[in-house]
Amino acid sequence: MKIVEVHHPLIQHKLGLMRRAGISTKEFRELASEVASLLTYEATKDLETVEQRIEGWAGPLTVHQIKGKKVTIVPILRAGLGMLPGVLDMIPAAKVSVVGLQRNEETLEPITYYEKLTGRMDERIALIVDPMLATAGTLVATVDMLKAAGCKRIKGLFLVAAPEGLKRIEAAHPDVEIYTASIDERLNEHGYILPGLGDAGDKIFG
Ligand code: U5P
Repeated sequence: MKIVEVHHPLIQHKLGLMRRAGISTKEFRELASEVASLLTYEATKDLETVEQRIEGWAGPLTVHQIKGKKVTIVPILRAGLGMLPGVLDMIPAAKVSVVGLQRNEETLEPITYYEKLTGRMDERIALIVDPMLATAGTLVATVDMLKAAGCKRIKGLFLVAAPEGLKRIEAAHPDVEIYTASIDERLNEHGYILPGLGDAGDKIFG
């Protein structure tokens, strides 16, 4: 399974800022979006391009354009919305497929309460965005949903991932690619990542 922990200095610096206790909602939200942009850059390295002849300022030339139906971004409500602007900054023409899943805080299993996918999912690369990959219950359920809609190429972008969650997604969906700014130490008994970022939804929305 492809798991990429992106060690770029800008990502590491911004994630370090996000880990400080007492960070403001404004600052956390801005940084979540900025790190999402940088993860998008990394996760889209293998998009196929086709050559196109165009008229340039000094005459005809060949340029490269991304081919096909391209990308749908899949933010997971609600925390994933915090990363959406940063991903859209990089891919402004992307379609957005919104899914809502909530973790039952006792069983830690996800409940799906919203699903609005864009058309032709079978022709698109899906970029799932959620700040935290913890137990991976949410991610496994989201990938199940996307595959049921015909999606064949799926990548997940996470600010922080836990080793326990990576193991679970690898067992359930080894074809999914994971991009994260950090693989942290472990989960605590409440399913929070340590050292992590705390409750990402609360940090982004207040
Ligand atoms: N979550 C956090 N902080 C954590 C762990 C989980 O905010 O330290 C939230 C995220 O919002 C994410 C969901 O959407 O829980 C993922 O949980 P899981 O299904 O991977 O356990």
